[in-house]
Amino acid sequence: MILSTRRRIRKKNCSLQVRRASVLVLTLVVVAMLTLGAAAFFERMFAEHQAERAHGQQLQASQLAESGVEYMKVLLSRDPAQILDSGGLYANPSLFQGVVVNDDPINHEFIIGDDEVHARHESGTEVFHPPVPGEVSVGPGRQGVTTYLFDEPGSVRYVCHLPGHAAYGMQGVITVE
Ligand SMILES: [Cu+2]
Repeated sequence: MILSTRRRIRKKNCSLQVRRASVLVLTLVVVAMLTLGAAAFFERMFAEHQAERAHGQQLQASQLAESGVEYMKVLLSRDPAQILDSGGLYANPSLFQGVVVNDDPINHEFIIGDDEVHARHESGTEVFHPPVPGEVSVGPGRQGVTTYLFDEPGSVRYVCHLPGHAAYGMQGVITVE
């Protein structure tokens, strides 16, 4: 009787150990799977981030090229006399080319032009500016280039028309003498 009880206890201990071991193995498998899952997720996020960055750069490059083409269209549509009057096509100091550097973590834009241009943008709903001379959107940590031709002496306003930005002080005046 005593012998059989001992055997039973030994058997019980043995099955408890087996159960503990299988729980441990199961835990290890779950941990390994979670780690692999997390690694795959981060790898995918990283690849997506890089693709997004490359796409942004490509977009910026194509907009820059289109902006240049648009600008030349505007310039070449003028009378030859007007072009000469405004300084000609080569080495023209009255031609303004601005590189807008945005070292802020948010979007900004640089719009230069007359009152009509600013009125249109103040009430406008354009989130992103197409390649138009004098209008450029610049994403966080990015650079944008825009060109503008100063026709005559005077002052020209430049403004960031994103909500609240102008009121915060993102505007100024360029004086051409
Ligand atoms: Cu702004």
